[in-house]
Amino acid sequence: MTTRSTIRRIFVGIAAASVFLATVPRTSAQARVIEVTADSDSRYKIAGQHTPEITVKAGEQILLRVTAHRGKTWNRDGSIHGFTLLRAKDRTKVDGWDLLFKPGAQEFLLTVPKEPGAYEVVCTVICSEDHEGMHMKFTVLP
Ligand SMILES: [Cu+2]
Repeated sequence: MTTRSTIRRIFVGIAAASVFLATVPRTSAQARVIEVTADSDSRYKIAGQHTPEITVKAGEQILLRVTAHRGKTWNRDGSIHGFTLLRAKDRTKVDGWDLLFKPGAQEFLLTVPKEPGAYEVVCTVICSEDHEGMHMKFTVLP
């Protein structure tokens, strides 16, 4: 094998690897799945929990699997509920965690903030007169 053909093979190999990486689905197998219903009564619901609450580990990847049902009102763009993560201490938004839901099932691959502590999820769509009550605790463990 000549040097030139070796180099060419390496190049083709790298190109093939890049294509492979680009087409790997973003739903990582390691991501923990968290299922939430954003319901028509302007409440988040999690199966098996009386008061819904999410507890995760700092920096971990989660797959948020949402089923959303329309309340009484919704946004012009068709979003029926929101899901925005705020730091509890100062109510500032966490980057990348400002989600809007459409009716039905949808998934979001998200990375938990690196800073452990208390957070809160709030709905950002005026989904009914009970919209203000649409929030839940979100705890990030070290
Ligand atoms: Cu809502």
